[in-house]
Amino acid sequence: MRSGDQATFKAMTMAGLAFATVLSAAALMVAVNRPANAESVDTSTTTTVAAEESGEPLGVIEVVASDFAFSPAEISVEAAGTYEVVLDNEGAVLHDLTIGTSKIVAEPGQKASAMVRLTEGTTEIICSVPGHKEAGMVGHVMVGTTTETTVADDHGAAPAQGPSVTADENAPGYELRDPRVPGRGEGPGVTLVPGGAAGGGDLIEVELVIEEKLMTVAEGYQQKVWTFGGQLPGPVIRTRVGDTVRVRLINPPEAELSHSIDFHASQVAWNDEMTSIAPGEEKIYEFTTDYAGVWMYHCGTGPVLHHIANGMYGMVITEPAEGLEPLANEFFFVQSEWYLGEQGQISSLAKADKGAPSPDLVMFNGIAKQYLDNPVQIPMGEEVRLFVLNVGPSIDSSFHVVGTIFDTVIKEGYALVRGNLGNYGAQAVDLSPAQGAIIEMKAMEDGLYPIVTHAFNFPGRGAIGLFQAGDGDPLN
Ligand SMILES: [Cu+2]
Repeated sequence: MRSGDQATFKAMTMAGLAFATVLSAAALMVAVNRPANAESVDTSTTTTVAAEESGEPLGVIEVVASDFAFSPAEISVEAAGTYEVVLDNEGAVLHDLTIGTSKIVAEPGQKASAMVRLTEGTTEIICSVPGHKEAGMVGHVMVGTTTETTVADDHGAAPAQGPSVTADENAPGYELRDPRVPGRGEGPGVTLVPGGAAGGGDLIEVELVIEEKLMTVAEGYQQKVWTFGGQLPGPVIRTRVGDTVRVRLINPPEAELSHSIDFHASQVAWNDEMTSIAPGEEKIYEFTTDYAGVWMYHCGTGPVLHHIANGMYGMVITEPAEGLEPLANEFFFVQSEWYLGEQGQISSLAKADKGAPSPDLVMFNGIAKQYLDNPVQIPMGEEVRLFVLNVGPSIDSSFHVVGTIFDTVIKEGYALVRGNLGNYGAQAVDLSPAQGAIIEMKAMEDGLYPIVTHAFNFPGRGAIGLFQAGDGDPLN
């Protein structure tokens, strides 16, 4: 396993564990201990936020946070008053417990506590990290009215459904993404410095500003997306084997969240270059391109699932040192899923987090059906090169262009080469999340050639486009 994927793996594992924990939590009694019993609580690593003024606490309430549930989620205490609330974060990502004006924040694997005044009645508890409440981190504290210790109904434990969102006819139109591929060291924020690397090789400088912004991801659906460089997908960065890439990642002060970046084209330590930066911070991520291919980059800040699902991904192309054979027509297609949040809000982590994900949209280059509405022009009878990447976050692609046969496929280092012995070809390229390919093909007559994932429940959700060869009319 690549070290850069460990966080993802851990998060996934923890999500599974959380679910198991949650099932048993339904039968749990709430731990309301006398303070004397709470001395074993390790407060050496705690953070206390907004602790309320208190006398002697009436008791200790301990809540375990996992990814993404509280256990227990339904808490009952007899008397109003001040309690010590301990949040034990067993998740893989940061969580908080927000109750009224108090927020207790705990890093992964740590505990935090605060004195909280509880009043009569029922008060909601949530994790206020964006998306976490919607993913299931919600519960209640009930004070008084009942002498039963707990009424655990696994309210916060059931897998959350996420919103069902209807199209808004007033949503702004989408902005068509140009699928043409930039040259090496070209594109917005990208500069080639020949001989600029420490060892005398070429340097490619990239300035990537993280931008959290509104974007229309399908006709009628506007979402608050998180982007690299204001684009979804982020800019395509084209390199050759032997280049040095120096990325300056900037998280502007107006951002709401910490973010990071993980270049699959690099070989670096996960806990060095890939660490998160808070709003107002920046960092340099430098790597050499040692292997050719079509590589994913993405935000690796937890929950990684959500940062990818909300738009933080892009493509690095690394050509062999001698470069690919020049072709006049080159295009990129990044396949991704979108789990709709409410209009104008971030995507739904609750939907994305399901064991059997069912995305509302599957798109090429960030917008559902954009190349169906705006076919991509190609010449008839001429070799065309496609750089294809599936960024998921969770669903496989079977990339296919109707009416064509791929004569060249270089997928994850495995090559099918045009003119091979036996003249083998390929009809579809299977790409799991974080896999990429270089594909070459040609349209043999004027006409239309649909671009799809051949997992055919998804073209209808947006994973469809068109190549138009010549005038698009085979009979003309
Ligand atoms: Cu991020």
